[in-house]
Amino acid sequence: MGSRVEEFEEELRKTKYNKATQHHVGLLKAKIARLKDEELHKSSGGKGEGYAVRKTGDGTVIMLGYPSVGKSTLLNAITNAESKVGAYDFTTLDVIPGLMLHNHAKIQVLDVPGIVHGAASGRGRGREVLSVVRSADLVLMLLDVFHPGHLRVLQQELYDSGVRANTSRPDVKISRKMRGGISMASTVPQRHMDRETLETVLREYRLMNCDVVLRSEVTVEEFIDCILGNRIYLPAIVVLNKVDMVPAQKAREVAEACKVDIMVSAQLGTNLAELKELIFTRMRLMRVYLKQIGKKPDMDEPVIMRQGCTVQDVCTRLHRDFVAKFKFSRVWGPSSRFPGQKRMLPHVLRDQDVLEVHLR
Ligand SMILES: Nc1nc2c(ncn2[C@@H]2O[C@H](COP(=O)(O)OP(=O)(O)O)[C@@H](O)[C@H]2O)c(=O)[nH]1
Ligand SMILES: [Mg+2]
Repeated sequence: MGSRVEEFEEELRKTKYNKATQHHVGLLKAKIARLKDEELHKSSGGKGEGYAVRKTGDGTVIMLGYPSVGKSTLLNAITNAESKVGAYDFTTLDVIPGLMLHNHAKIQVLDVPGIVHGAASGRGRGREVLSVVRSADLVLMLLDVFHPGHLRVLQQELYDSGVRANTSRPDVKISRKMRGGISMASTVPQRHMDRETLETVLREYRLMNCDVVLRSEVTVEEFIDCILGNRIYLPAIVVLNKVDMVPAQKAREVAEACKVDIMVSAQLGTNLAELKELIFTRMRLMRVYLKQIGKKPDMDEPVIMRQGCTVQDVCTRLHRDFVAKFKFSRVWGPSSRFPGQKRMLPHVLRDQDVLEVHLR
């Protein structure tokens, strides 16, 4: 990457952060982010080297992890894929997709070449890996008990490629206008930035005339993310593998230090059912069982939806005429106050609800 980035980073390291330097620090961060963003786009377009993995099923999980942590083994254990397992590095040379079935959902799991340090800056094959990450619904970071230090690197690579793991998009609206300078309104106190810093950052991005409305408290980095507008906000889970290879106490220590979500042994099959369930819920998937009037519900083939979905969302999925012809629905299960409660299109459903749609 360009030496200008390194220069700015060096300056940033040397600058003590306080009230007086706040906006200068903001400016440096804005310059670094802009150069990195240009760099990322310059080289990801060109040669069409990015993987094109067709999305199938109800969602896509991408596994990230260094070589030999057990990605192929895990993929084989939780999906129908037959990925070559090697006792040495770099055996997985392409994206290997597998289909995982859980709670009747079909979840695509992708194994990609081991991510190596410097991925986002183009070293190794990280950039292609990260282009796949950006199309995923969930990132699974795989560590093994011997290398807890991998986590920090994986997280940094993700971050540098524009993925924001386990955070939601800040509520910031920036609208350009022709003249009038910068106007700003915030509905919450902004403790990380003052107005001058914000304006400095905006000017660095040539936003001389715009209206800014902040509805959440943001850091300079988060504000820059909003200006660039190309960040991806994804849920991520950290999985600790090979726990069978060390004493339980040691595995627990690593798990604690890395704040892992779950410990598994891909080889022995330990905790894999729990892992599948975790993937299902973190992807915010849920089941809706359909029931025809006067019949028993179909418990074998639920419609797989996302948490927060409404009766209308399910109707839209079922048939293009269903919303127009909708009269009312009846709901049994977690979201109904009593069995067979009458509910209309905006009703929010829950996992394992039973739905009966009445049409005109
Ligand atoms: N003991 C043990 N060995 C494992 C486990 N998972 C993977 N391995 C072994 O670790 C080596 C590398 O695994 P592989 O799946 O090829 O790693 P990848 O490079 O991340 O795809 C192979 O020899 C696997 O058999 C595990 O949970 N326990
Ligand atoms: Mg492999």
